[in-house]
Amino acid sequence: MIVKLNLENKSVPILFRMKNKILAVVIGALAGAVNLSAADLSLWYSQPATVWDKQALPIGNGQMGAMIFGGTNVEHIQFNEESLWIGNEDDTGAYQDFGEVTVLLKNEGEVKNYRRELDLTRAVHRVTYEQNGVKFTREAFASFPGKVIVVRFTADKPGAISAEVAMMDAHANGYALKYGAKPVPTTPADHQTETSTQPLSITISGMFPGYKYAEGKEWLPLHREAQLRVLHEGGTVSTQNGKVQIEKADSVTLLLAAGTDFKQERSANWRGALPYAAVTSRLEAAAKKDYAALLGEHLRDYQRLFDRVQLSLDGTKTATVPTDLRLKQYDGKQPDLGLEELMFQYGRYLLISSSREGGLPANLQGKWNNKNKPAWRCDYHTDVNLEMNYWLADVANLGECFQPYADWIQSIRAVRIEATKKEFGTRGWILRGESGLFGGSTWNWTPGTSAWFMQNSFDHYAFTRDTNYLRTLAYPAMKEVCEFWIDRLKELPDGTLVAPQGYSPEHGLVEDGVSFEQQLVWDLFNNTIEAADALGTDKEFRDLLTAKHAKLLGPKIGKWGQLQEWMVDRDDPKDHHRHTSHLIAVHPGRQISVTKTPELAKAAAVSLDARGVTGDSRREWAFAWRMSIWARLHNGDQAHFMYENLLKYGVLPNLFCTHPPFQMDGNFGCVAGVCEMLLQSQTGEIELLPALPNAWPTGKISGLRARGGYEVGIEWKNSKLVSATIKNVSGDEAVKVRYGAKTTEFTLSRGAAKTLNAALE
Ligand code: FUC
Repeated sequence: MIVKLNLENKSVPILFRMKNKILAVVIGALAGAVNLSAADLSLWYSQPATVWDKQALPIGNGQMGAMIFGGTNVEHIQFNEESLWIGNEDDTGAYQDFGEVTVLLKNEGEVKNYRRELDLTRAVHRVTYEQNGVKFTREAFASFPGKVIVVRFTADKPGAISAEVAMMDAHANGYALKYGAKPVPTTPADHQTETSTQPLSITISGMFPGYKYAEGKEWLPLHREAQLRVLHEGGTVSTQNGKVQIEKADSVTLLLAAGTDFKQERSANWRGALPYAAVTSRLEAAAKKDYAALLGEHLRDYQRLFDRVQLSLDGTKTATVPTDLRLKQYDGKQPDLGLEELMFQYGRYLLISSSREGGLPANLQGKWNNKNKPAWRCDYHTDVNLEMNYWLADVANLGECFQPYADWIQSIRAVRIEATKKEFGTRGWILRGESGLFGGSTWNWTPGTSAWFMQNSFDHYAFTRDTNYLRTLAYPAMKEVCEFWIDRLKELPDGTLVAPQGYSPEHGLVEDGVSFEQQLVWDLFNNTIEAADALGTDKEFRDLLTAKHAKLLGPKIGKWGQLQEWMVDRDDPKDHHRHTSHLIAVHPGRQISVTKTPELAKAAAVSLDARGVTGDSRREWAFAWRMSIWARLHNGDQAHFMYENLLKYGVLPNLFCTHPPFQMDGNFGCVAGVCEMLLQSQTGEIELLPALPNAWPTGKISGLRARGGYEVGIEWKNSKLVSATIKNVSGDEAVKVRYGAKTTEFTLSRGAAKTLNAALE
């Protein structure tokens, strides 16, 4: 009978209602069960958020991000869409706020048993509380398959939900967020906010000129569209003054989709179809499915990625105190290894939520931004931040999340080639310190940065062994960046090649032979030679690179035993600068290693030790980078000390890494740091537990990826290896494994796995 009704167009809402009454009971029971078992990988709080950057919790599907407050009088769902940028091919511009969905809840009375949580195992935000004898539950998630944000309000008694739903446009004049963001006035926007009863929805649409970042700048004008659809079961609804009024509903489901006419194609002048059709069809598709189906689809997609890596440091699994208090209690003397596990998995959650196939890379704040004039333009910062965002992607088994970065690099190459030729007269391309959606780049020229992008790019191949990716995306770009350096390098009288007039990011003079650039060029040439060999191509070019590679000025050890940051030996042992650019050869590069170049590794440790703990100020990405460098130097305790410091000083109550307001690089970078402590593979060997700290005597990790195309699981006890399993996913048959001084070599065909014991047998 129900199925027949479903075939009638008009009766779809009736079916929706009927199905969901039944489903609400099933979901309720399941959710209760999941809630108990998932508590160890949840962030949870006993009060609603009031401060956007510190307390609200993020959900995202790569394309859209939302920050949720979990209020009981009013729910704020501030949201973003990844392509809503101002900027052009010349100027970085800035990433923009889209707006906010506000739900005013008309229930008075004391709130009891309040809890809000973000369950990382399901990527679902959940609010529960009791009021007037009614148990309210609210769930929200961002679905990648559906490209839609879903928020569902339910109660354990019928007719308990009365609310007013509004959507505010962050670019409309007079826009003022209730939680205190200060919008920048826009130029008069050709925007509209409309409500409609058929279906019940609110729309923001129109051209989006953006505000003037600087006089005389014209932005590429995008069109934008957000649609909010309001579905309800029971009760009555009406629209008034652009808002939807709901009286005595049994449950309410909000579906939110948004987009712009941005097209990642320069030849199309970066513009594609108007967003109306795509946004509408996403909502149509979502509205046809019931909540359980939408949730199921989301869980299948998310868990396929998230569940790949399991980490246990033998920490307390179930936190008895909320995350904000737990963070306060974390003082390094009373270890909370469960919190260290949570932070690790949170970074993976954030990458899955902000960087998905077909989309744009995670920016400085991932995809979450509530300002139109955000800190550092909420951009793609090139002198450490964007590169750091992607260090975790492959090793933490989220290789798909790397794709947006590769695609964005591909899309801006032609823009950068023109700008570079104009400025330097060379082939190839580089960037300045800040970069935007359309390839526009501002602030200081930072010549090393494109070589740094290429390091990420080659590393993605090293992990996946995906030759198609190498041939079509990575290698052509690597070759172009090599061409820049072939044209640019300067020969000293003794034949040594130096990068002229470069600088160590945000530090020191503009001069020749700065270590940051020397090391990056070494790495670039090294990887490009390897790539050309792997592809069996460009022999002549490869041989030219080999000759130049051999002549590059190499790392130098200075007068206090340090690794020099500059060609001139003038490092100051009291210099605590946050950037550690001259240690790129240790991490993320591979020019220096404990096993292959022990003297240089020792000098790097002297330099890093002198640089101190916190850097010149508490910059959280600096802790994260120091974690990885110490791990590569096989000093697990120092690496862990950096992790402790990050958690003690650098993390906000919602576990975002602070850098006012916050930056995702710290969240992403510390995941890479944990991986580096447990597994390394940059020297051609799979190195097990290279930097195991005393703080983690017992534990296991599964699903990490190693360069060469392997997946690795490791278990340890009493600070010693118990066993390791290596699976050849897409790699070479010849495998080399190291644990301390022990090494072993064996062959493993694709798809096969081998388990080793502590003796590597
Ligand atoms: C670099 C860093 C700053 C900040 C900015 C976004 O310039 O030196 O600390 O992270 O990027």
